[in-house]
Amino acid sequence: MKINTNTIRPLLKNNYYAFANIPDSILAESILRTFSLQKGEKIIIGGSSDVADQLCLVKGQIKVEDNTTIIQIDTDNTQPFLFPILPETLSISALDDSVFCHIDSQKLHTTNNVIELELILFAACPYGQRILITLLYNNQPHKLTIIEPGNLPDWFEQVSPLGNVPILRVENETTIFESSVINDYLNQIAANSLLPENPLHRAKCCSWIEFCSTCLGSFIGMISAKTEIAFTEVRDNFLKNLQILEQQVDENGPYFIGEQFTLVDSSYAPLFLRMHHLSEIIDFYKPEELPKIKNWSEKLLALEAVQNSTVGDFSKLFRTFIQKRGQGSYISKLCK
Ligand SMILES: N[C@@H](CCC(=O)N[C@@H](CS)C(=O)NCC(=O)O)C(=O)O
Repeated sequence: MKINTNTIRPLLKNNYYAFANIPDSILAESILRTFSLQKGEKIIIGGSSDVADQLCLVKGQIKVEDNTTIIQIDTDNTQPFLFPILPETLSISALDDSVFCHIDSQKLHTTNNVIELELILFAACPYGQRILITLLYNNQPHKLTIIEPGNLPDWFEQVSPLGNVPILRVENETTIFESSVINDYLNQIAANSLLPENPLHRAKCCSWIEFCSTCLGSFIGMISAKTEIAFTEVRDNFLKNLQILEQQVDENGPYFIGEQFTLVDSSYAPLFLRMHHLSEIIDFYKPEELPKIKNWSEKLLALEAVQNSTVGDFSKLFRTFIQKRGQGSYISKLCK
């Protein structure tokens, strides 16, 4: 039997994920071997191997002391756990025995089914960036191909059915487009889910991801507005949308729904980054009037996955984007 996410998932309840899709080449490295626990949930992990003493939790309080130790995790840490070393066999079970999974890494060694992913985007595109953040946050191996608008490579027409970016090429054979659909797909194949398990909570997240595209639309509208009057009109509309969003952000944060980083966060981070850079050109809003968004945005922009999701000097890239996208616009004249 091949062990991969699909075979393991039915064995594991709720948010429990185990080692999935690990090719030999990365078996010794500490990626993808993650799973998450809900706050306060308990599981038992039993490792069995002479390397098990190196099995430890990077984020968490415990480690396997020897090759037979059964350990109990009782954590309020909702972050994924990362296993640097995979023991030969590993059992994971819930305290009430409702979940059990036994993994034999010999089988994993023979499994080489990492899905080959290639993300194709424009460097300045916020929709592409939200996908890259998801990939980086989840440590999903991928190839990144950056192309330039107005200078598209010959092969692009063959792989992008609508001529748009971002697109995701899967196994160099299938193209998926629409950033929210791509993020949803990536989430389904990832070891660690970035959406709540509860269908209603999940749907609510997807609604606010959709709303992000509305906000991005009016943000681009601000950049393209030809006159100051037109700019002010679009800006007011944009700020109305932010007021609506402000009401939805979790009171305590740090993320949109609270402690868990979700696809809502990877979707809004590119917008917040652009708002930050537009503020350097024009004082277009007062962050203190949107305190929850202010804290949320600061948290997101400080994340490694967000900081690593842009290429080169983003401030310069953003200004060049404004010059090209908003040719002759009110903002483009301000940032000359
Ligand atoms: N709804 C799409 C929007 C994608 C989009 O607007 N892409 C822009 C670049 S940021 C694009 O490809 N425009 C065509 C072009 O510039 O040639 C998504 O979420 O992926």
